[in-house]
Formats: sequence, C-alpha cells, structure tokens
Amino acid sequence: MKKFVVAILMLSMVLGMAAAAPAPIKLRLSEIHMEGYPTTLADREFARMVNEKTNGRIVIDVFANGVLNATEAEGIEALVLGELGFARVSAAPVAEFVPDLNAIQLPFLYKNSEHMWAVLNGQVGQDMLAKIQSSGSGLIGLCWYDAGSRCYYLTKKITTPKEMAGLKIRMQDNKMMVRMTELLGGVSVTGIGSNDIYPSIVSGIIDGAENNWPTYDTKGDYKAAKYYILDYHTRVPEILLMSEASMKMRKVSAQDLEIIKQCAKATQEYEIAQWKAMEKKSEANVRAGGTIVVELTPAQMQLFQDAMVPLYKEYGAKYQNIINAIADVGKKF
Ligand code: BDP
Repeated sequence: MKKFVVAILMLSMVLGMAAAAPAPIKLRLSEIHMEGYPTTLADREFARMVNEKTNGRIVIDVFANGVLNATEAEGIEALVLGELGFARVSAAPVAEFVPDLNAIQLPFLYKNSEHMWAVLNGQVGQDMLAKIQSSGSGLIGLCWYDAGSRCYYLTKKITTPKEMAGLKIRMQDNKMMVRMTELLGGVSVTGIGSNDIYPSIVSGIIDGAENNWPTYDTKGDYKAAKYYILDYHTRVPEILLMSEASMKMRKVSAQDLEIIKQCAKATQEYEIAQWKAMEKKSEANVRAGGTIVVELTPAQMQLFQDAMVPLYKEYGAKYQNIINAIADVGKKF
C-alpha cells in the first residue's frame, strides 16, 4: 500500500512538472502593409522560423494593415515603451529616434538597388544596425528589407521643382524628409499614416505624397493622385525592429534572442526576391489603371538634384565619412 501511494505521488509529480512546462512567450509584430505585400510575407516567414527554431518557445503574431498603430512613429514609440515586441517599419521614422540613420537615406545617394544593397550588407549597413542598438533608444535593428525607390505622386502634372510650389505633400514623419520637399517648393504635411493618404487626397487635405510603386499601388493612392513623377528622389530601406524593453519584460533568453536575430537575417533575401516581383507587378497595375507616368529629362532631373545641396549641408555634413564610404562602394556600380 505504501509503495502504491509513493508511486501515485511520483506520478503526480511528473504530471505536475509536465503541466508546469513554461507556456510559449507570445510577442506581437506590427506591420502597416496588407497580407501578401513583400514585407508582410517576410514578417510571416520570420515568425514561422522563430517558432520552429525555438521549438515553440516563442510565438510571434503578425498584425498587418496597421491595425496596431496608425502611424509607424506610434509603433516605434510602442517598441520603446515595451508595449510591442517587433515592428517592420521604414527607416525614415526611425531616424527621429536614431538620427544617424538619416545618413543612409539622403536623396540621390545610391546609383541603383545593387549599390544600396552592397552598402546595407557591408560595413556601413552593419554599423547602422549596431548604432540603433547602442543609441539608448531601446530599439534593436534586426535586418534590412527592400523598399525600392520613392517618387512623388500628385493630382497635378509637374516636371520641375518650381511647379511643386504650394502643393501640399504628405511626407513620412522625419524632419529631413520634410525639409527635402520644402526645398523643392512643396508644403510638407506629416502625421498621416500610410493607410490614410488616399482619403486625405480625395478630401483635398493634401495634393499628393511620395512612395514606391507597390505602396502607390496597394494603398490605392494611384486612383486619387494619377501623376507619378519619376524623380526617384530617395531609396529608404525598411527595418525589422525589436523592442529591448519587451524582450526584458517577457524574459526572452539570450539563446532565443540569438535565434531571433539569425532568423531575421535569414528572411532578408526572401523579402528582396518578393520585392523585385512585386515592384514590376505594381508598376504594370497602376499603368493599366490610368496612372500618368511623368518621365523627366536629364536637365529636369538635375533641377531636383540641385535643390538638395542645402539638405546635404544641413544633414549630410556630420556624416561626410559615411557619405564618402557609400560613394566608394558605388564605384563598382
Ligand atoms: C512605404 C513603407 C512603409 C511606410 C510608408 C510610408 O514600406 O513602411 O509606412 O512607405 O510612406 O514604402 O509611410
């Protein structure tokens, strides 16, 4: 009888231990884009890999369409406070928290996509991710994703900066980008999330915005502002960010943090491949949908570039070393 009681006791201990196996740590990832967009696909792949490689210890729930935060600035704030685990955002609003990031998104900085990727995957890009982490912002930059290049899109045709005078243009929440449009003669409007641009154009709050083909396409903005001006002013990469505070509060182990970092890096090439396909598809879609694509002559293009000289003085001067390093990498392209 005694033996039986001991056996029962031991069995219940084993069962108890099994029941007490730690529940998975659930973390949220915020994404402004819709399902199927290159970055959303990459977020989901990242979440899947992390779950697999941590043997289910970490579960990442991806919230697309900006349902967790209307603007990316708000999402980044939530990361700083530890209210959110991850956010896939554009590097532009992150520069308000880590100003050095402006150095890699100055206008007309890269010759092409290959140039930008050689920079991001090289010393400059790696230093930038390290800088985010050591900035004291509480943000951790995990990897870069592609976002092509950005062009203005407006309700009116323009071919020179002069014609931009007085046009109200939605800009990302980044002071350097605000200044860029002002130097061209436009009136910058901030605080409008990417998903609120279309209604803002329709209601006349703004006369346009600027973005890559896929965002212009998938947000439906091409239906409201049909002139897409091919000035290719910036290449602003995307960043997958992690919240230091959230990881601490949720007690994510050092081992799992390392796995998370590796998984993020592993999704970069995947996103780039998705991006290339989407960029072409979106361009074709908006062209078929009535967009008037405005090509600029080299002389007109030069006017846009010349207008950026003061911006390089105001924002570029302190990053001359980085700008030189980027130009150096560009010699190959
Ligand atoms: C898109 C980025 C997205 C930004 C958006 C914007 O993918 O992260 O929210 O631009 O302009 O290209 O705010």
